[in-house]
Amino acid sequence: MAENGQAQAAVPREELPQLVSAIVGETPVFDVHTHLYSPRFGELLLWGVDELLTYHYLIAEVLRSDRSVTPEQFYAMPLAERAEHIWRTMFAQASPLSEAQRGVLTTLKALGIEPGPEALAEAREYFAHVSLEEHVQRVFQLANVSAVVMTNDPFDSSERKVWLAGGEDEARFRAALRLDGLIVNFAQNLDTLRAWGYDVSAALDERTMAEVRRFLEEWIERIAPMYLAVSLPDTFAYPSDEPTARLIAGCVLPVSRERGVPFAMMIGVKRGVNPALKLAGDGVGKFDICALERLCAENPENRFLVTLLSRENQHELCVAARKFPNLMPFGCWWFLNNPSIIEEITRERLELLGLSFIPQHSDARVLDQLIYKWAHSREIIARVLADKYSDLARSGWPVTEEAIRRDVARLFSGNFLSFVGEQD
Ligand code: FIX
Ligand code: ZN
Repeated sequence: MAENGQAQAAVPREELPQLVSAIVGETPVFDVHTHLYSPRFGELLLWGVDELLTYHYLIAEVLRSDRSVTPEQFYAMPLAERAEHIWRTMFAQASPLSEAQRGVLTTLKALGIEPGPEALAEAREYFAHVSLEEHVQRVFQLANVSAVVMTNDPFDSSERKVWLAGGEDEARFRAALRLDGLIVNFAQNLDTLRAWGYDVSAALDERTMAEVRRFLEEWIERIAPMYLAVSLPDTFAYPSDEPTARLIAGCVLPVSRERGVPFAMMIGVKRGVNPALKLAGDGVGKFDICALERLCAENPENRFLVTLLSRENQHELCVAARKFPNLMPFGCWWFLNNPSIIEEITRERLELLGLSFIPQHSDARVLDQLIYKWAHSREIIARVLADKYSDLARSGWPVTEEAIRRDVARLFSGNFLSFVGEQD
C-alpha cells in the first residue's frame, strides 16, 4: 500500500529501467566485507590517490605492462613513486581499459577531478587540502553506503593495540573477527598464542581445543563481530584431519552456534602463486563444493555466509543454497568483481534464488574505492533487475515502485542484517 492507503499502480514496462536504476542508486548499501578501518585505527585506514593507484589489483597489471621493472624494484620504491609509475605506465601511456583502471577514473571524477593525463597532480592537490573526517563523510555519501564491515585480525599487532585499548562503537564501521591467523596459520602462531597465555599445542588435544574456544569467546566479547570470517584455499576439504578442518569442527562451529555469530567462509584462493608479487600474487582454484554441502547439512543450527572465488563454482553455490537455508551466498569476490562476471552471477543467483542472497560486497582496501566499486556494481545490478522486472511485467504481474524499493533494500542490506540477527 502507498502512504495514502491506495494500492500503487503498476509501473509501465518502458519506465522500468529508469525507475529501477534510480531506486538502486538511492538505496543505501550495507557493505558486508571490506578491508577498511574506522579512523580510530589510524594508519590502517588507507585513503587518497596514491593508495588508490597502488591497489594490488593494479600492481599485478603494471608488472605485466612494464616488465623492465621487477616486483622487487617496484616494491622498493616509496609509495608516491609507485603511484607515479602506475600512473605513467597504465594511464598516461595506455588507455586505462581494465576494471581496476576504470575504477580510479570513476572515483576521481566523483570527487570532482577531471580524468585525463594531468589528473594525478590535480588529485594530489585535492587530497592535500581535505581532512580525513570530511573525506570519510564525503565518500560514504557519494558511495551511498550506510556502513561497512571491517576485517579485524587479532594477530595484527597494530590492530590488536587499538582493540585492547577499548574504544567507542562506530555505527558506520562494524567489526568482523578474521580467523586466518587462528585456524589457517595455527602452527605458525602457536608461540604467539602461548605468549598471550593460551595453553595450546600442535597436537590439537582437548586442552588446545578448549583454549582456542576461549580465544574465540574472548575476542567475540571484545569486538562484537557481525560474523567470524576466514579465507580458505581451493583445496579446503571437510571433514578432514587437516588442522583447519579440525579447528572449524571443534572450535569455530560450536562457538559460532552458541554465540549466534555466523561463520563467513571465502573459499578458492591460492595464496602466493607468485610470492614476489606479495598481496598481488594470489591466484584462484576450483573448490569441491561437497565440503560446503557437508558443513551445511551436518550443522543446521549454524549460519554460513559464503563467497567462492572461482567462476566455475558459482552455479553449484546457488544450487547448494537452494538446499540449505543456513547458507547465504554473498558478493562477487576479487577476480569475479568485473562487469561481465558480476552480470552473469547476479542473473544466475536471481534465477535460482530469487531475492535470497547478498549480491555484492566491495572488498575495498582504500576508502575511496567504495565510490567506484559501488557505482560499477549498482549499474549492473540495476540492469539485471530491470530485465527481471520487465519479464515479470510481461507475465502480467503488477510491478510497483513500492515493491522494487522493498526488494532492493532486501538485497542491499536486509538479507545480511536478518542473517546476522540484527533485523527481522
Ligand atoms: O582474503 C580476503 O579477504 C581477500 O579479499 C583479500 O585478501 C584480497 O587480497 C583482496 O583484496 C581481494 O579483493
Ligand atoms: Zn577481502
